[in-house]
Amino acid sequence: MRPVRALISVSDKTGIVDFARELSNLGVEIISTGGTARLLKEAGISVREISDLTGFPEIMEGRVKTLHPKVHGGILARRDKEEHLKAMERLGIERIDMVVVNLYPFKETVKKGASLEEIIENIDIGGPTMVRAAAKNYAHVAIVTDPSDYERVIKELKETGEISLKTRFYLARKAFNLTAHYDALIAEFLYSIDEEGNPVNCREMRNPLTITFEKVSDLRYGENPHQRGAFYKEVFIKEPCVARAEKLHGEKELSFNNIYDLDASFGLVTEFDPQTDGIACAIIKHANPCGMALGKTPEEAYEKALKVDPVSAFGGIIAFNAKVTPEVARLITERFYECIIAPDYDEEALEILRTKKNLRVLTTNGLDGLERRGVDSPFEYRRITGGLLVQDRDLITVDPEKLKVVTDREPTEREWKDLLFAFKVVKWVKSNSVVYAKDGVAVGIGVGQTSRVDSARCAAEKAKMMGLDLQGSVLASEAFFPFRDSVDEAAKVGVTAIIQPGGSIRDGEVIQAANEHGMAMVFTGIRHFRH
Ligand code: 93A
Repeated sequence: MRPVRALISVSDKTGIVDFARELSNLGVEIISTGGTARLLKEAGISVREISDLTGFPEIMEGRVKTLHPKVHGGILARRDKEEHLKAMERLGIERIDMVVVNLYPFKETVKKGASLEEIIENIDIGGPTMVRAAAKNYAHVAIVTDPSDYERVIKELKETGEISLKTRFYLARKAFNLTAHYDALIAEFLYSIDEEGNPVNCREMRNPLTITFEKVSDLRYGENPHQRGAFYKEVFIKEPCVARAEKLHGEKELSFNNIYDLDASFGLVTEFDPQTDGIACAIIKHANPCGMALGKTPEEAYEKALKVDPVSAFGGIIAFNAKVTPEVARLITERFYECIIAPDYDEEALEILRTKKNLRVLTTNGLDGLERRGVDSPFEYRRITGGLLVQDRDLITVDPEKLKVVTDREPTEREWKDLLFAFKVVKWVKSNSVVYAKDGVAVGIGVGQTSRVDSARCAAEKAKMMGLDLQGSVLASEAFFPFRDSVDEAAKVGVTAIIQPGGSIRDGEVIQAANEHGMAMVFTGIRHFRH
């Protein structure tokens, strides 16, 4: 196809002047809309106004400028159909062989926090209509939507005088991809607000038909070197999280596994409010905590977390729910870690961390907005072969009023504190999971065993190996105990109180075991499976 006439209408005007000039020099007539026409004329390019082609003015502040049969007839006409060609001739429709369009910046307008009115105004109607028409008729028309394709098109035109079918198909596919993404974003945004433009809570949000992500980057590889990997993020997410975090230091790119582990680590520490619960430090390996503690300072929390399992901590990921101090930064540089993530860093702490070339330092720029969790990002996705599982994120927290003490003995004040701490931690450990806790430290973390009692045993074994004393500790289990065996195991190592969801048919037996051992046991009614 050798283009005679091109219609150019772009919001993103990157590279458009040079592209139009080249087209014009190759003898292609340029038709253009308001702002685009003005820019091209100023650059000395010969341009015909759209109103000249349609014989109709641009009206309603540009809302209707290209929505006209002379435009759409010129784009959609089949050049191989007698009837189509006759209609063009009869009605004075001129052929349009190339459409160069990119759309009103809807996403950017939402992101800059514009008013609902301005956002609605930035829903492009005429643009996508032309894009879809030209893409449908790719057999005869070229649709250019991406400035990065200008060079390719000009090169081909110069070399062959034509735009090949292969290129037109490539462009058409891209064009439909663009309009699909564009409309999905509009729908998703409208699902996130009410009729007055106020954000809706995820609990009231009805599932939109499509969910959109945008690519952040390709990754070196996926979970393993033979798998490809890429990082996509939710478009309208606002909460502090890994997808929005900023890298302050570290030359090496973040890997697929780094990003996954960073997410698990930051999720865990933000279970704790630094003001009321204390400063939390988590050390993560393969998405599971191998160290987790609360402290009055980051250094206290870090040192306690490290003691849980200094062997596993090697090459791990560290997260804090508070500003990183020079003191803790110094301790961290004594060992090898892959990444650190926190809401903020002291300047001097950053200087210290920067001495470690390969340590990636990330900031989420605050914890503000965590109360909006679930409003901005209601879903969690799990890929399965051939499909996707979608669920609400596990954001539920224990309501202290609803906790039920089921044993003869009530937990002491100290036990209560550790029980609630442990139940928050166990939520972030892969099932079957148990966590032993003592004085705000997860002294034993039982990870991902296929039976609960194995988790209880493994964690106790490991604590012993690390020289930690479980005497007087508490135990949390992310799901109910099917048998009394785990309770008996816990008693052996000196556990005095247990927290768990309850709900097993053998609850009676389990409670009896706790009573026999003089333990206190609390039911939460909430299960936290994590696969
Ligand atoms: O307001 S619209 O939905 N109505 C139209 O008829 C129309 N035609 C082109 N938006 C329309 N456009 C869009 O205008 C294009 O998609 C492009 O993004 C923008 C270019 O406007 P200007 O040339 O005035 O800068």
